[in-house]
Amino acid sequence: MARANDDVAAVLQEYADLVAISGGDAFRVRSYEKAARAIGGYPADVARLDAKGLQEIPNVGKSIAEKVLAYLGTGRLPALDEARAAIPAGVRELTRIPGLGPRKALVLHDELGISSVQQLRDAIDAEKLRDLKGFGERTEENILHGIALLEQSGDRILLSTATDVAERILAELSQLPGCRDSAYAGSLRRMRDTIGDVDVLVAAERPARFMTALTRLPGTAEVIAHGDKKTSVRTESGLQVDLRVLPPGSFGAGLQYFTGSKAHNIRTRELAVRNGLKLSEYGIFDAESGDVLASETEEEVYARLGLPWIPPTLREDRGEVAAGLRGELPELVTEEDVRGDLHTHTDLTDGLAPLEDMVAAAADRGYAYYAVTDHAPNLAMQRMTDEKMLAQREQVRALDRKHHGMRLLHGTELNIGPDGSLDWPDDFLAGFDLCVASVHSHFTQSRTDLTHRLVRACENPYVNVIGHPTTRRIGSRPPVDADLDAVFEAAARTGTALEVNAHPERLDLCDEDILRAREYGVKFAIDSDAHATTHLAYLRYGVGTAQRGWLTPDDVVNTWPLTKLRRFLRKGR
Ligand code: DGT
Ligand code: CA
Ligand code: CA
Ligand code: ZN
Repeated sequence: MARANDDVAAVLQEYADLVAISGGDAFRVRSYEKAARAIGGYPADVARLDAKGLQEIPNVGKSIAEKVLAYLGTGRLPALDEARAAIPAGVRELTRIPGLGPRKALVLHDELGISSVQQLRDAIDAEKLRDLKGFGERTEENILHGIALLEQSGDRILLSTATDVAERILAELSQLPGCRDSAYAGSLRRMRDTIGDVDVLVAAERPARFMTALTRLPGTAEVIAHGDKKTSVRTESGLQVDLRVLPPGSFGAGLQYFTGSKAHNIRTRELAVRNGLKLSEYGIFDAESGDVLASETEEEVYARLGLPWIPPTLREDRGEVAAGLRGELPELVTEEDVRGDLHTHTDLTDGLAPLEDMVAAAADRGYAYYAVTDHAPNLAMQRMTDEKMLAQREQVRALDRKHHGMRLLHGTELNIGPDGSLDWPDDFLAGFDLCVASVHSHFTQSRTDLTHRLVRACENPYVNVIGHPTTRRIGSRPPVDADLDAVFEAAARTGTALEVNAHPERLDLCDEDILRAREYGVKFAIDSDAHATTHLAYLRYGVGTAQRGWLTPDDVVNTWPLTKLRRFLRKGR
């Protein structure tokens, strides 16, 4: 279903995890992790490469290339099967808990015989963990937090994964004869950060052909239900897809209904009832006569309710119906509004592509400006130095305006230290066109310390953007515990933008945080945080998240013309 690159990357990453769990060679673990990331971000399809082509991918040597080739040919990686068999399933289950690494999971298994999340919870309740070496009350707290997060996310999958699946299915179904219209609905159309199942709609007179086609698509692993109104399948990746075929005359009403959210639908139905109408998935009707008043397009359905068309990203019952009635819906920021990306990496640090390639890919997206922001020295494994940074600046200056006149900004992604200090002194920071600053370590500090840290970073006159402000990783790392209201206040006061990081595992700030930050007058930067040319396109997920936070172009500094952006970056210094 997914790109072969993602599939191979996942297999190599799992292998690396299993080697790590079993206490294997750290060098081996790192080399498989690096290869997994490189393949995941490689622009060419690995399924089409031979051994030589594979070895041209950074961090892929002869031995890994051979394993990848064998895997692509047979669908099996024997080393992975062996590793899976050698590690108790319970230990693997424990490592799914965000924040619980393989090393600790193995200690829990060996010392206390714990091999399930439930047993772990019981052991914590009985205060058994705190006596283990390397554990303490704070660890117990963090693990409980991780378990809660795991249960919350349940079987939901990332927005990006679901989008890929849905777009592929729509491409197939929309080609079939008799397809008058097609779309995806549900949480995917609303661009929630995680997706429970994918809802696909087709407008056609005769459903059978579409239902059968879905059950026979290459990525379909299991047919859950095969009917005339609805067919549900499970894909190889475990994702459920519901297909509904609607009569073309009621496609708009169906799309409105199945887009949801449920809470939004309840609100619109109430409004219908108050106006002597009845709203269903088939249309909007006169309650008394039963005559259908509108059903073909969403616009017509909303218009009958006295509403403008409401963008799907707003349909969460967060005041959008009332705002629509008042004629005060926001003019949401769109991907076309974004003039440049302000947080990106190259292979000078942990990016995969050289500067030239990243810049060319950015220019292909039609950007007016683009910032290169590689990691700063305190992220020690990136081995950054003053000399390397200054040499990169020369290269950036030389490439400026070389692609369709696109302007390049030379920046960096600083590390906000445990006390809020940064990697370089002010006089060195002054040489950058902009600085992003992010938390990359000490995630479990106290609330007071974390708040102080983020506020202090905002107060630094050279920090323009706080990168991925809560550091969450969806399904694997909880957001840091900080007083976000204090951070929002500081960001607004100091003219520091907060990032809407568009990486699909981050989407940080999230929609609800954005809504709150907006109340303080905070400005935002929607950034890809790209580590490969293919990642620049993640921006769409950041834009969706920003829309869910009701942001307009005025709120988002990288929709502004460069002169206005530069004024903002000066931060009054
Ligand atoms: P998900 O799949 O958990 O990420 O979230 P959704 O919003 O896609 O939910 P899903 O797939 O259960 O249903 C798709 C849409 O269909 C939902 O957003 C609204 C509509 N819908 C489903 N069940 C109901 C219901 O019982 N009442 C109303 N008013 N709408 C419903
Ligand atoms: Ca759904
Ligand atoms: Ca569904
Ligand atoms: Zn970054």
